[in-house]
Formats: sequence, structure tokens, C-alpha cells
Amino acid sequence: MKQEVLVALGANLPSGTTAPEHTLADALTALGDCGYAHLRKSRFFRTPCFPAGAGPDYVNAAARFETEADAASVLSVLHQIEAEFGRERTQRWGQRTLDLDLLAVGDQVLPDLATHTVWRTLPLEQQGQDAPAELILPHPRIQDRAFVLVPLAEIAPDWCHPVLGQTVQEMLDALDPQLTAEVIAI
Ligand code: PH2
Ligand code: MG
Ligand code: MG
Repeated sequence: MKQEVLVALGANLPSGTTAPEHTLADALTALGDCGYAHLRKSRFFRTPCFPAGAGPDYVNAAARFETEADAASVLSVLHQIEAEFGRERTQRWGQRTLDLDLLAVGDQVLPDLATHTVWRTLPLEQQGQDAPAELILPHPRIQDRAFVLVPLAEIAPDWCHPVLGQTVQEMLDALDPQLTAEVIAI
């Protein structure tokens, strides 16, 4: 069955001599070369690093496509593209040359609703320390992040979060307008 896939892209460090916005453009080209159907790309946005002060501003974007492939194989394609464009995995929430986050595959909730709820409701102070070992879908932080929702609303405003029952546009409208105002198209 064909499913809608949502991906968040981010970078806040040059990859070699390549600036973050060019790394993102190259990653989107690589994604386009994977043969996925109906690929859509948001504009690029400059966004303050979260948490504030943890590093340089990010460039963020979002992509959407359709595929029959399962979540695990899409994730491995994203990891391959990250590796190709020189991502060094260092500290959690640190600086990165390219981060491709799988946000959602259709209305799948992985690995199960109870585990998803644990990660979605993790207290902020624990979010910086604990990283899930398994794939959690939808990405547990979608609803919190202006740097994810603003780009995503350009290409998938009507995707409905299968646990929260809110569309991307509704999650974006629920955010503090001060946070969304910091996400600037470039
Ligand atoms: N990604 C992070 C941590 N902080 N901040 C912004 N603005 N954009 C990101 O993509 C981002 C972040 C971890 O992946
Ligand atoms: Mg990531
Ligand atoms: Mg990330």
C-alpha cells in the first residue's frame, strides 16, 4: 500500500566546504534520485538552534513523498544520504552537517501507542539525554517544533497526527507565535 512519508531536514555546520543550505539541496536531490513518487519540497528556513545557544542557526526544510516501502527501509535510505553528505554523529542535540528525521509514514504509530506516548510526553530535561533505540513514529517532537511545522505546513498541511488527531496546520496554529516568527524563509 502506498503511504505518505514526511521528512524533516536540518543542518547547522558546513559539510567540508559546503554550506548547510547547499547540503540540504544536495540531500533533496539525492532523495529525488531514489525514485519516490510525488516528491514535494518546502522552502528553506533559517531557524535559531534549539536549545537556544547550543550552536549556530540551522537551515531547516521538509519533504514529502509516497512509497510502498516500509518505514525501516525509508529510514535506511535517509541514513545513507546522511552518511553520503558527511554527517558526523557527535553529541545529542549538537551541531550537525546534515540531519534527516523521518517524521511520519502514513498514519502508522510505531512501535506501539504506549511506547509512543512515553516518548511523546518525555519531560524536556530528559529529552536532551535519552534517545530511543527503536524507530518512534510519528516523530515524538513534531508537535513542539516550529522549525519542523513551519516547513511541513507548506507541503503537507492536511496530514493528520494519528495520536493527537490534529493536522500539521492545527499543530502549527497551536504553537507560540513567537516561536513560529523565528522561522524565516531564506
Ligand atoms: N535539530 C536538532 C536540535 N536542534 N534546532 C533547530 N533550529 N533545527 C533543527 O533541525 C534542530 C535543532 C536535533 O536534530
Ligand atoms: Mg536525526
Ligand atoms: Mg533532528
